[in-house]
Amino acid sequence: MNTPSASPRAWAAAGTVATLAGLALGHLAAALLAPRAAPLSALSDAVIAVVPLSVSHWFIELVGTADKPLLILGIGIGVAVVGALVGVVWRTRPWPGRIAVVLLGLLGAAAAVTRPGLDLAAAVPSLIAAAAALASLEWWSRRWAGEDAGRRGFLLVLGGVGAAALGSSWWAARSGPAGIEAQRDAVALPEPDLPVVEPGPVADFEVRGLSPYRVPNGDFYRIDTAITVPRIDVDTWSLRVHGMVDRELTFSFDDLLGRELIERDITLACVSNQVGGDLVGNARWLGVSLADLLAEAGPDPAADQLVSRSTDGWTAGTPTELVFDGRDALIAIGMNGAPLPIDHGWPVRLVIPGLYGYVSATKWLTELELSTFDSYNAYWITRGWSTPRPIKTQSRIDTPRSKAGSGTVVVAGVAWAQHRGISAVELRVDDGEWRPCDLSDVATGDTWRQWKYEWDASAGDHTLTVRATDGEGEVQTSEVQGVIPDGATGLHRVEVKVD
Ligand SMILES: Nc1nc2c(c(=O)[nH]1)N[C@H]1C(S)=C(S)[C@@H](COP(=O)(O)O)O[C@H]1N2
Ligand SMILES: [Mo]
Repeated sequence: MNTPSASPRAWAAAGTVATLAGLALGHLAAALLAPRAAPLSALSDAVIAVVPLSVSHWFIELVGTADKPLLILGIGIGVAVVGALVGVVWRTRPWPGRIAVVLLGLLGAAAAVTRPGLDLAAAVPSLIAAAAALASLEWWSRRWAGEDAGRRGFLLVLGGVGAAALGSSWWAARSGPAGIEAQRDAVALPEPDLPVVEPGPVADFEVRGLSPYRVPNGDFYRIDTAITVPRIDVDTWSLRVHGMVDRELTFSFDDLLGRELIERDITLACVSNQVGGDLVGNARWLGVSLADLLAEAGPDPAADQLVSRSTDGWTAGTPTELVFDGRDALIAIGMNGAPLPIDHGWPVRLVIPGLYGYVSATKWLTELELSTFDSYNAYWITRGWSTPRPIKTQSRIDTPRSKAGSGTVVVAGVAWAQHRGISAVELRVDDGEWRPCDLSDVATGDTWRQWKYEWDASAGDHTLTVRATDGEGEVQTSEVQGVIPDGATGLHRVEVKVD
């Protein structure tokens, strides 16, 4: 055993640098091999897969969509702290230190190989990470044997190099196998065979602060469980239809491009959207008919659940009946005139009007399996969310949100009750009467609808409340319910200071 010449603090630093450098190398390896197998990505994915809904929900309430960066950061810090402890232990007793590093590597490897869509090779980045951490600690213990401490400068340089390597490899892992962007850019979407029905002359009031009728791809809300977004090679991608069918079918991307293409405006909404929240958006989707494609496989009438599966193993279960009831359920390849953005499911996703995203809108789609609700629970159902129920009627005040000048103020927002549509929106100022609002033009009940009201605002503090009526004449409930298990209810209210 070496005489411990360097201080525990120097060893702690060496341990931290060794683990971070290991992580950096692991991420570099993953960038070349499989980005989702990067140690931090795989560990974060595994944590997301195992934490109970109550915990993840509490965390998301607390930090919103910063949840994933914070999770990754937290795990990274955790690994660095373990590295520091390993360094301190190693100073006097190398063996427990070595074993701890190996265990850490195995943990990362286990997390990676158990991720759906990854195989045994996914262990490699974590094993490389552990090997690199071991090698650098061995190197330090040799270097420090019998020598004086005080290599702080050297440590700092190495720390810097480690951090830079980690940063760049993380970036590389995110941008993944080269060429995916180029493949996407090279896709020329054909003209639709069944073009969208335009909503009419006033689809968009174009009021400042009001959400546009169609949300641009770059502004569209994004919700998924993917720590590292799947990056799919469209040349090898295929869509498999199987399960309770007469014949299994497989489609390539070109097969889809060659089918009858339908263009539709459809509003997506997330079940975890709070009253007044922004996890909802409307886009123009281009795709093929899900019902027609499934029909070719000859589904068993007893198959009441359509399970759609993403390349990363995420699943949604949709009532088969709704897919075949005549609504515009799409296997989508285009969003607002462009191929699907990578974050929104490139190359192919589902868009089914009238259902929340978690039971219908599978991104990075690779499989459609005819099944039953009795025999299979999809991803979020096993985590406490309800089996499919209709989207709840909701309305939101977009503007004003806090302040206004006295005089005429245009109050405006959006309302949605997909597939049933919106027939009326009313605004209440303070405790006054419900006043009818102007509605924008819509072509179908599958999209949200803008509303506006010209309010003669007097100076002082006011409360604005909005409510909508759906296409079936049902008034939005004022009863307050949280998002779990089937979507929030209650009325959106905004406090406005008028001066
Ligand atoms: N593969 C995959 N698809 C998914 C999800 C996911 O986690 N993984 N999340 C779903 C949820 S909960 C919603 S609300 C929508 C959001 O779609 P968007 O990110 O394009 O807005 O995608 C759905 N499709
Ligand atoms: Mo969602």
